Amino acid sequence: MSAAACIFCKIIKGEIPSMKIFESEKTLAFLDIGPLSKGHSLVIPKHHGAKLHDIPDDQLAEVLSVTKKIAIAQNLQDYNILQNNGRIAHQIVDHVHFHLIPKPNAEEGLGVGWPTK
Ligand code: D5M
Repeated sequence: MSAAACIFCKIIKGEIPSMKIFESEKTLAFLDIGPLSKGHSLVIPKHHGAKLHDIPDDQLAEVLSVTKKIAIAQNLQDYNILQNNGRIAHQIVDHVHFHLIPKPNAEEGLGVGWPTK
């Protein structure tokens, strides 16, 4: 898929609305439209590439660093980082993205267990 047709590139360009959490020259973070738990966000490199191996190291490094900063800012103690590559691995959007999925505590009773999607 070309960058022109990519839904996440459209979000980067502001052509599609999103709930932005963080933005820099290389990285964007926004809330997932179908959250698996409250605060589920996506952190993406602005460089268009479908799979992890398509992304330059400097972009990947910043994405991971931003993901960590968001986890700290949200005061997360339990969370999953998920990054899918390819249809069989459940990738739907062909622009690399890291899911940051907060895991509510047992008292809240939601979102426990490994993401199934
Ligand atoms: O997950 C792709 C994720 O992208 C999925 O959790 C929904 C999310 N998504 C798709 N479109 C949007 C928009 N427009 N805003 C926010 N989030 C979106 P995958 O890892 O490819 O299965």
